[in-house]
Amino acid sequence: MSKLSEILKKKGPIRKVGVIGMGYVGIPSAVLFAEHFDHVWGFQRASRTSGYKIEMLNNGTSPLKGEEPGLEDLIRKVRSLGSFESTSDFSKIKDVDAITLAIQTPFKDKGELEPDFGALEEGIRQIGKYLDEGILVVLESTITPGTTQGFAADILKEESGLIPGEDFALAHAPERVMVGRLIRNIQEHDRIVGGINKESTGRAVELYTPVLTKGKIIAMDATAAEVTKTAENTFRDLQIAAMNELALYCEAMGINVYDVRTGIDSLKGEGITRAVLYPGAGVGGHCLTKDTYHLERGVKISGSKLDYPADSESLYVLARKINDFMPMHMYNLTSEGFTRAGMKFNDSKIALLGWAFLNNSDDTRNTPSEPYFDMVKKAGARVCVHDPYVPEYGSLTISQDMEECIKGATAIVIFTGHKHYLNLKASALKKLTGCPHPIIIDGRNVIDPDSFIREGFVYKGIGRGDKNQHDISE
Ligand code: SAJ
Repeated sequence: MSKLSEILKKKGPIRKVGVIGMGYVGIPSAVLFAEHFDHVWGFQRASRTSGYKIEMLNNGTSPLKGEEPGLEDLIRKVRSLGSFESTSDFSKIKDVDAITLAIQTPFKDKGELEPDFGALEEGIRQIGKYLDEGILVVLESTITPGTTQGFAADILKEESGLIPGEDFALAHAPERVMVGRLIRNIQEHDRIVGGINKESTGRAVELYTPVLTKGKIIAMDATAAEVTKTAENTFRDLQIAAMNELALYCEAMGINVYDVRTGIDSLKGEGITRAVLYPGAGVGGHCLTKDTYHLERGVKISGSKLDYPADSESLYVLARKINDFMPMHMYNLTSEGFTRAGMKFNDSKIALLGWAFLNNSDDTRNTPSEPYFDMVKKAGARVCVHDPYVPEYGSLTISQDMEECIKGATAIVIFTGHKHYLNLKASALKKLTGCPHPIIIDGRNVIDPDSFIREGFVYKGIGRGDKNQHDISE
């Protein structure tokens, strides 16, 4: 029996758990653990910006914004059971049997593939300082493949003097939560669990099994778990890029990409899969815009020789470039629209509808609307941004009054598929613009081209090669 197996056997089953970082990943996982284990500490730095969460959690309330079904009831339940407490006293880490950490690692510079590991390193050092024999350490953040068994293991060893995989267990169990369904996602999604050795994997399986309802455990090694998480988002980005490229081809060939999409999607049957997603004005968010670069960096730092077609760039990075090109394509469609309408950017007002990166959401992280906004401003246009879910964005004023935004506009540009934009009326909008031939650019396929063309609009839509060269109705 290995040294770690001996230690774990002597320590007995997991009873006390620690979770570092009371954020949208840490809070639901802490209170779900608290339903199944004797005691859970929710560790949170008593910092000026987020220390307030400690008191809120200990008073049975959730510090997270937005609706999270079941979360607040669960916080109250485990508080009344006495099985959960939030604290800034990190020294309690030495009393736990397992500690999890979910701190994100954004990229400073995609070009150099350099993520910002600062916050993650600080969290890992905190654990290392109080680490004791037999404790299980689990990283839940999305991280570059190789981080758990490399970067994290080295820091923990340096801080504690203990040997990873011999004196303590170390694993990666990536989170797959979406805001608005945090509790359900943790309980129902299958859980990837990967240890740096089989004893570590086994101990991590013991930690996560009790919180799963529909979800199953999928066990593997730590690096495979890191690749799984980064690749599952890389593949989604790739599938979107495949549809964006097809949309550009359809525009060039004068056909409707949505007819083609319906056609491709009709091919069904056992063993036949076609993940046809949707073309659009671009890909934003916190996941798809960075996880490809984590995967690329992982294979780069692995040190092993990669056998790949000579002088060919990564398919995955090319997909990122295609998706990041879509705001430029929206600018090019706008420019073509201006030319057809005999107008110029620099004496025009543009109504930009949608700043959030996701339909019916207030999340603006890496929004594709921003590069487009910068391009049309540079071309001299005045821009009014409307988004019913986003009250502000830094120094940018975001209007909540769509009519006001569209009044006097030469061009109306739809970037987000918010439900507010699904029933735009061509005649009403034409009147608001006061233009004989206003331009409308549809980045999310939310309007009916013919109703706007009939009203005299100059229409351009992503993938709508069948409509983009239409005759202008007088
Ligand atoms: N998008 C398209 N076409 C599509 C789908 C999305 O252009 O067919 C664009 C969206 O407009 C948005 C961006 O891509 O700008 C990202 O959209 P998303 O639906 O992927 O939403 P995210 O970024 O919140 O991705 C999350 C991820 N979840 C986690 O990391 C736990 C991702 O793994 C999920 O697959 C995704 O949600 C989901 O399926 O909802």
